[in-house]
Amino acid sequence: MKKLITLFIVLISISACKEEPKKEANNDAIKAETQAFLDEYTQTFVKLYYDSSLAEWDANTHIVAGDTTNAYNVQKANEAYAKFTGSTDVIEKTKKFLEDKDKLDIVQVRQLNTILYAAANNPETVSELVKKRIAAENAQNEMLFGYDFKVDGKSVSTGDIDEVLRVSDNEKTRLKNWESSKGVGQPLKDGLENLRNLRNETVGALGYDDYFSYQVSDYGMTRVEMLDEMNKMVKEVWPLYRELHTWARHELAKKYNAKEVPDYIPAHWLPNRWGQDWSALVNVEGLDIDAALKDKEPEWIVKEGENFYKSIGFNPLPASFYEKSSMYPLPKDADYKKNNHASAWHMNLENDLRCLMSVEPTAEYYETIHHELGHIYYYQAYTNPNVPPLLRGGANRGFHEAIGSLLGLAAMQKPFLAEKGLVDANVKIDETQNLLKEALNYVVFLPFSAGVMTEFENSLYAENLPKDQFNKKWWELAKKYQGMIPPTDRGEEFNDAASKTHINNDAAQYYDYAISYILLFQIHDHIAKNILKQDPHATNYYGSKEVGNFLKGILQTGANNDWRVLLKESVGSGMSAKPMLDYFEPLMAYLKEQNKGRSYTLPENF
Ligand code: X8Z
Ligand code: ZN
Repeated sequence: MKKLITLFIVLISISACKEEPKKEANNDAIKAETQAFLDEYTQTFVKLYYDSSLAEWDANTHIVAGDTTNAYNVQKANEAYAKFTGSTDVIEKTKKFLEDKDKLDIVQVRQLNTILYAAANNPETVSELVKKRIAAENAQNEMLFGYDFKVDGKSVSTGDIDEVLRVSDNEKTRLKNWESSKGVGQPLKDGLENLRNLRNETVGALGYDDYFSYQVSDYGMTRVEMLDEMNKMVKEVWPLYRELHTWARHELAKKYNAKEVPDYIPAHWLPNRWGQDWSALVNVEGLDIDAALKDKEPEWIVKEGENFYKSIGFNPLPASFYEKSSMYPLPKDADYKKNNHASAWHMNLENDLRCLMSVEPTAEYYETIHHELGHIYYYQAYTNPNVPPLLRGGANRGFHEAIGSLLGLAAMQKPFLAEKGLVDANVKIDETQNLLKEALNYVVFLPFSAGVMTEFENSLYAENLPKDQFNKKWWELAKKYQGMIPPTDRGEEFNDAASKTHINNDAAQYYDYAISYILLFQIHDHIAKNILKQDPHATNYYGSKEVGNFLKGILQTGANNDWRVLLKESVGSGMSAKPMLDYFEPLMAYLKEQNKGRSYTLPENF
């Protein structure tokens, strides 16, 4: 086979010999012309992108009720950005250059495609719609993060609510806090319907069927392909999820002294507002990270995160990162609010890197710090001369989410924690309990992300879910995928889906996280077995430059290449849940034993 191909190439080059110089000169001219266009576009793009980031940053870090300054600035900056990226002139030129795509470098072609992708969100032909969408997005964000959560008439933060759900044994207190956490959905309902329509209509102008299909296309996949992929993931983890669900129903019924074990888990029993992470249900003796962190300053946790990345060979964070980020919860008496969901920002696609968080000394935030710094180090790694600003993104969005979560997982394993002095190296821990705790995080997340969130948004955008069915749909999906039900009646006066940040401001992208969990186990498995030669359940990445170099190899190419090729080259296979399933395989026997004689309420096969 190889020989044949070589011969074929020789034949082609002989027959093409005569015309070669002229053709090459012509190709060079086309490349140069394309490059001139790309350079010019990039220059304006980066400036407008930075203006937009700066306005958005203020609007997310300093929300003052009744003050319209932020809204005005965001509107202005985002309209300018939209006007440029969606201009008909840009679209036509880009399409023209793409007609010669066979003569261009792959990186040029990818930049042109990126331009078209950005244009489709803001077409000039529907500029009035785009302006309305920008205003609606901003208003939704202000409502979401300016919302005053109240319990017993007193203002509380989402951090306070999370703590109650994590630690309280009092069912009444839990219910009050859970209900308060859902309160924010109500005033977001009309806005969500309006945004759905505006998002669908804007991307429709350039031929996308709906906003969900548009977002999925970033992976080079169709909507149906993505739905199939998500369904496959749920199917693969289902046997294990079913055991975890059965175990949790019985454990929780015991904990709350319920007369009967309910068929489905009431949402306020779970230690997370959406039931997406149940890991706080298990405390592994000798490996209690919440206890180890309780008396640490939040600053210390952030520095520990950075130290981990530095130890494997990444650079220290620039001083501006610490100066400009918004890392900690606001003081209780602050007269403004901020976005309470963690995020990482590449403000100018250069070196202005920032995090927006509300770090508290908990295990959850310890993991989140690693997650967000993963984004920051990804930004830093692909900010290099080989990656043009237009391709400064992850290999795909799932890759971007995977890196920090990977280091988060690694930073929770015992050999790592022992080296850091966070746990006693000599204490023997119960490995099964530890694996159970991890499964309650990573496995439990998949029916939520690949199932509930993805199906809800597919229905919202691609199936035009009517507003008077938002809540019905949400809870149908929660029951089907998570085996979770609302504690009390949640009619259409509520809008519980919108209590999840992403439903409002990271629309139609939550499958990114499902993909990221699959990828992270693939990458972790490769690092543990082939680089560190350690058991994937008990690794210590700390200080390994080899691990750092391997990761840099992935990060520093940004979106220059096809993600499928990069994955194959990095871990030796395509996207596969196998490493994740292998990792948790030892848990199955334990759970089956625990669940012996117990009733299962989820179907055997999904
Ligand atoms: O939203 C996030 C990150 C944003 S950068 C903190 N995550 C998902 C969530 O909180 O729902 C991380 C994992 C899942
Ligand atoms: Zn993230």
